[in-house]
Amino acid sequence: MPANLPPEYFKAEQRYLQAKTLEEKIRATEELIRIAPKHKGTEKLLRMLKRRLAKLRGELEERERRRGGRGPSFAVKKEGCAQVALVGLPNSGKSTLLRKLTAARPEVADYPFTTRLPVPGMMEYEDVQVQLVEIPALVEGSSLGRGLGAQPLSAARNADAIALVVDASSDPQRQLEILVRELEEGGIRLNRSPPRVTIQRREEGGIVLRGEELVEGGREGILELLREHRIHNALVVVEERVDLRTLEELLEGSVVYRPCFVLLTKTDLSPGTAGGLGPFRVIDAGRPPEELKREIFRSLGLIRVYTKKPNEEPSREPLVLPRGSTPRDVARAIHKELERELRAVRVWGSTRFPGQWVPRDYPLQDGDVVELHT
Ligand SMILES: Nc1nc2c(ncn2[C@@H]2O[C@H](COP(=O)(O)OP(=O)(O)OP(=O)(O)O)[C@@H](O)[C@H]2O)c(=O)[nH]1
Ligand SMILES: [Mg+2]
Repeated sequence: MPANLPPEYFKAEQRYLQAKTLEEKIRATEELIRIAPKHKGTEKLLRMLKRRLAKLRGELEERERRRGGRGPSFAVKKEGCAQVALVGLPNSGKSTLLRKLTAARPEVADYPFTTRLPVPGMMEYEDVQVQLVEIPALVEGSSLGRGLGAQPLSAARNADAIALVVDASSDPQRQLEILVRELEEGGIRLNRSPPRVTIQRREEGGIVLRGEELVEGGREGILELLREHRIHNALVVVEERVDLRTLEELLEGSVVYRPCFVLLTKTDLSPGTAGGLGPFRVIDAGRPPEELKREIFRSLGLIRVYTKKPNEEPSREPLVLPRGSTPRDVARAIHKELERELRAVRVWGSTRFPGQWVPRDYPLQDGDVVELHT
């Protein structure tokens, strides 16, 4: 099928060819992707462009890592049960929040880019510890290396969850849009589950496909994509509708999927703003610290589970597991063998009766006490 490219496309291509800097090349490639019509005849072209874009962005990130020579300080070692990135525009109140919720003492000032390196702090909430990390401010174009460069985005990618810090007093919806766009461009997908596709590379046996009819581009498209990535032996199982671009992201590991919520700051200056903000869960950051901590913990999609042995007290330290976890998951978290040996389970907390016997796939709730019998 012919591509039928419009004249603007060729003009933009000219700009790409004449681009001298990485940033210019990235901008021109983005433009090409935007201009190119989206249909069967341009599928290959679009994929080539997107691959080029990913490569250019990678180069930009790499260059900044080297140029700054401060690579290590941008990486924050994970501690506690989860790492949450505080991500926001300059001056949105990230440092103020970190000071409110942790013992960290980053500088607070009313000029932009006060915080230039990620600052970690430990948020103690009841009996769990959640690590908050202030990420140096994002701006429109961070994914292109503007502002403080692409490093803040890489630091955010590393976290287990994203808290969007939004200043209620200055067009919060617009801030939210910028943040979401930059994170998406930086390969961070917010509040979406990863596509149900597994690609298992193998030593031999050629390419085996299951569910290929769900892939836009079909069998041929998948085979070509695998060939381009020099994958000759693999089992590919597709369980939901996806396009080739998504498959490619999966192959390259270029995107991550993270839970996300909004912390709305400066609501004292602009009360009543929270209502209209979408599409994420919004928490008023002006609430008292203990309430705020509880809301943050709830937004992480985690539950605390206490284990006990028969006739003994429950453990003091909870296991922190994803919401929806079952006694089976608890057993596995303790020991692989234990899951196999698990015969019966009693639960205190979310059950109708204390110490009720439940199935091994019973959905546990935050705060449940679990007694495992083998
Ligand atoms: N009225 C009001 N002012 C706030 C609030 N939170 C932060 N500020 C002010 O906003 C300014 C910026 O706060 P910071 O916490 O330094 O903001 P930041 O997001 O860390 O800024 P950068 O590190 O520069 O990106 C400071 O003058 C704060 O005092 C708030 O809830 N209410
Ligand atoms: Mg700051």
